[in-house]
Amino acid sequence: MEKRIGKKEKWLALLCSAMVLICLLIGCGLRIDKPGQSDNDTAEKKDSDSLAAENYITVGFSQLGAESDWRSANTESMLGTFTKENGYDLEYKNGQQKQSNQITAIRMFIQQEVDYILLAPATEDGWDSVLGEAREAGIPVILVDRMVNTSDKNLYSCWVGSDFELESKKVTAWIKAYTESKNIDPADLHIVNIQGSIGSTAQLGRSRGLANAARDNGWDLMAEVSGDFTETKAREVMEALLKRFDNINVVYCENDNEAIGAISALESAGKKVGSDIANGEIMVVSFDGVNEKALAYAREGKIACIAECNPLHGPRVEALIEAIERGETPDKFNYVDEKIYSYIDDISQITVDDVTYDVEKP
Ligand code: GYE
Repeated sequence: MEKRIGKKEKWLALLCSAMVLICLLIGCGLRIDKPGQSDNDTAEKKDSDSLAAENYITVGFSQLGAESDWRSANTESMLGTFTKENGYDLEYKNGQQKQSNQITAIRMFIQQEVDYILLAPATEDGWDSVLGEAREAGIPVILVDRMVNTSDKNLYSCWVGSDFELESKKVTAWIKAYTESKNIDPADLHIVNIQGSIGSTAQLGRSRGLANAARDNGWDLMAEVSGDFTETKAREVMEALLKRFDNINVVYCENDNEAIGAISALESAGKKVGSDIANGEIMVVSFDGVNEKALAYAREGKIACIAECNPLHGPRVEALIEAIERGETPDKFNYVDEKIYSYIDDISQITVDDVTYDVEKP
C-alpha cells in the first residue's frame, strides 16, 4: 500500500535539502576565497618545485679550514661557482682544520644523498673508510687542492690542484741562480724552513723540494719547524728559531701568511730583511702570491721570491663535474699552470726539469 507523505515529512525533506545546499555553498565559498589554491594549482606548484630541486646538481663541499688568504680566496671561488644561478645546490662545511670535522661533514653529505662530494682534505692520510662509504653510496668524490693517500685510487674520481714540489723547485732554482750570481758559497746559505701544516700535500711537496735542493747544492738546512700556514704560529716559530741560531740568512716560508709572521719576528728582533745576505740581510722566500701585504712586501724587497699557488679552483671543479655529467671520465690528476714572481731584476728566467720559466713581477 502506497504510503502517503504527510506535512511533517515534507518539511523535514525541505530542511535536509536546504542543509545540503548550504554545505555546498560553504565548500565553494572556501575555494572562491583563496584563488590559485585549488587542488590542481597546489599540485602544479609542488611539481614545479620538485622539478626545480631535481634540476639542481647537489654538491657537498668540505673545506679544510680558513687558515690563510689562499684558503679564503679558494673558498670564495668555490662558493661563487656553485650557486643556484649556475644550477647547483651547495652545502658548504668548514672543517676548522680538523680531519674529524671533515669526516663528519662527508657522512652528512652521504646521508643527504648529494650528487657530488667536493673535498679539500687537511692532511693526506686517514681517508680510506669515509671515502669507501661515499663509494658504497655511489657518490663521486672530487678532490680540490690537496691530495689523499688512500690504498685504492678509485676511492675518488679525480683531483685538481697545484704541483707543490714543482713550486718548490722553482723557488730553490731562483735561490740557486740568485746566490750564484752574487758569488755566495752554497755552504754559506744557512736556511730554516717554516713548514706548512704537517702531513698536508702542500707541506710535503714544498718541504721535499727544499730538502732535495739543499742536499744537491750543499746548502745548510738547519731546521724545519711547522708554522701551520698561519701568521701567528710562524711569528712564534721564527722567534724561537732566532734564539736557537745566530746565523740564519734564508727563511723559507711555506706560504705568504707565514712570511708575514716571520718578517714581523725578524724585524722585532732588529734584523734587516732583504736579499743582500752577503751584507747581513735575511732573505725571505714564500708561496701563494695571494695576500696583498705579501705582494707589497715583495715589491719592497722584503720577500725575495714567491712561487705562485693559484687558489681559483671553483671553475676548474665545475668543468670536471660537467665532464662527468656528459658521461666522460676526466683525467685523474689535473695540475694548474703557475708562475714565479720576484721584483729583483737580476734573475729573469729559471729552468726546472728542462722547462724555462720567466721570472715575473706580480
Ligand atoms: O699554499 C696555503 C694554505 O694547500 C695550497 O694551504 C694550499 C696551501 C696554501 O693554507 O696558504
